Amino acid sequence: MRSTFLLSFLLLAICTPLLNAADSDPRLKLEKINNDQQLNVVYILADDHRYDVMSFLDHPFVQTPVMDAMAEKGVYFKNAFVTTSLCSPSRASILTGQFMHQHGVVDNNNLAKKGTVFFPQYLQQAGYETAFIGKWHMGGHSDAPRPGFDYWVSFKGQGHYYPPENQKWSLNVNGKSVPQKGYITDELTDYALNWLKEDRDQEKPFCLYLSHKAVHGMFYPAERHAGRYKDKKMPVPSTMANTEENYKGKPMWLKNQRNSWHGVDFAYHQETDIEEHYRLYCEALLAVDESIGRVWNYLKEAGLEENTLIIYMGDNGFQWGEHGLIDKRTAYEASMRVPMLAYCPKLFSPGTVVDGVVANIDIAPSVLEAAGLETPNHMDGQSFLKLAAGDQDLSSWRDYLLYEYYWEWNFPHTPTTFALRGDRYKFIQYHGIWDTDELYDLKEDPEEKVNLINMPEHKELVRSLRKRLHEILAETGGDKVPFGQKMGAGANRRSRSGSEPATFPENVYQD
Ligand SMILES: [Ca+2]
Repeated sequence: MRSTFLLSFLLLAICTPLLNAADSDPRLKLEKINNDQQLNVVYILADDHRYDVMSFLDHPFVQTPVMDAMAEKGVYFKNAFVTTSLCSPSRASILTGQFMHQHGVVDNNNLAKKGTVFFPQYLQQAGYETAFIGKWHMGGHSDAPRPGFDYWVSFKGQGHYYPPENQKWSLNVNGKSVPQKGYITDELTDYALNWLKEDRDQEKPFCLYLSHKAVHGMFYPAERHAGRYKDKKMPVPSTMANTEENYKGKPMWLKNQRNSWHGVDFAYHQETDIEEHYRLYCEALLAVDESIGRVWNYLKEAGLEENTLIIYMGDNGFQWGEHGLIDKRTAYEASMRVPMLAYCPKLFSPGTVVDGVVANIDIAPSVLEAAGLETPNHMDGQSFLKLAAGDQDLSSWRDYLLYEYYWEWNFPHTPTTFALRGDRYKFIQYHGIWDTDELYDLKEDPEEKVNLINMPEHKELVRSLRKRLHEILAETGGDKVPFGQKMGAGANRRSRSGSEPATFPENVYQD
């Protein structure tokens, strides 16, 4: 007990001067682009919530009335993506406005590069009061307060849905260890509401960053939602079956992953009932929807609704059977697409649908614009506020978004992946494996069934996209692949009763 106290004290002593030094850093002072605009910001992040599990998108059973209301009264970004479909890299991209290769959080273990600035640091400098409440999951196993936040509630790593039995103090509240009392989604929301109502400086504009643990696996719904979907059937994607048609023209690694930790034949190396997991995932999402509702209701009651920008999104997608896979990391749609909604009566018309390709790297620039601040040059994203307000034409928006994922030794079945995602085409290039690249026409083939990479009529498109991909990587310093020390064999097992290994793609054979 005493050593825990001493450690907390020392950590606080070490961290406090660092935070103060960062706060007075002249780099944190941004030019004002709008002297009158200092909107409050509520940014709510879910974990692993895929793009289509919302009832307004005609999901077969899940009910998300608050998300539906956000889309109805605010903005639905129908083409929202992450630049890396993995928890920590994506979270770092949200907080920095940078690609993974810029901020350096290249997996779920690496820390951000020294000197990395999180957008709330700029907000503090501009007079905002800021709070981080929830899952941080970047860097080691520390839950200590990070720069940029006046108020802090977090936990180590993935945290726990329910209070852990073997750990008395599992939350870090402003540097102090406290017990988790209830279901995590509700408890984080309680902390958020307390901060909004009582703990913050009511005179200052504010930024609340509410970062949920849900709906990350293993999935545990709130007790009031448990069993609600027990009789429901998971929508099975047409690409899930192990058929010749589904693997025609596909990379070898894809078929091989089918029988792996992240494949439907050997999911998480267990006898896993994917459909049961899916039902729990949907049930766990219900508390997230309620959480947004509680915060939104408070803003209404407090008369803050008009002057607050609310953004909801997921940190990465999730494959539920697409191409025989589960989980994330790949550049396929179910993995890299995320739900994204925004509400701000002052900025947006009700029922706005944004077609442009927006991403996690655009959050920081957008929030800064809401605070009347310019986007710093080192950010890779751009503010989508004008796009969503109807004041910017798509012709001046990005045509292709860069996607990147670096191979991890602990999950060796997904290769290093680079991709460009445009409004119609997606080009995927793999690095370090003997395999085929991919090209999809998403307008004709939204499920990514037909790989066009070797079609003669697309030769010129492939050439130009490959060139473009390397230009973007070179311009932003992403043309080198980092790698960390291998600490073990990783999840490299296959089930003997699972699917057979793939053969080489047809186009590499010579008669
Ligand atoms: Ca995640």
